[in-house]
Amino acid sequence: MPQAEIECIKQGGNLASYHNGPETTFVNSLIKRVTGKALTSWCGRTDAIKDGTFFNTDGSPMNFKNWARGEPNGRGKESCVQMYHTGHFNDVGCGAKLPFVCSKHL
Ligand SMILES: [Ca+2]
Ligand SMILES: [Ca+2]
Repeated sequence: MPQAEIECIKQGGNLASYHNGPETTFVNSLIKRVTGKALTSWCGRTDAIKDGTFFNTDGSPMNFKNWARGEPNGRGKESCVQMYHTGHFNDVGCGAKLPFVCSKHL
């Protein structure tokens, strides 16, 4: 998992997971408002347990894939997932430094 997931767990949550287009739009707007830029961010999705089988780190159902064209393509080398500012997802290595949003069930 990316370091960002560890930071979220420390705060009692997980990296944000996404279940529909409006959720991606909401978080991407938030990131843009805070940073002033449309940026790629971490998503709480991984296939670290079984390559090719993605799940949400917060345990919620994987019911919204929305992969970018040609993704996921990383096989064993890419087990973390980032969200483009378009709301599409890409599997990627876990070492990048990206903005992130945590979420928590209340
Ligand atoms: Ca993978
Ligand atoms: Ca990829």
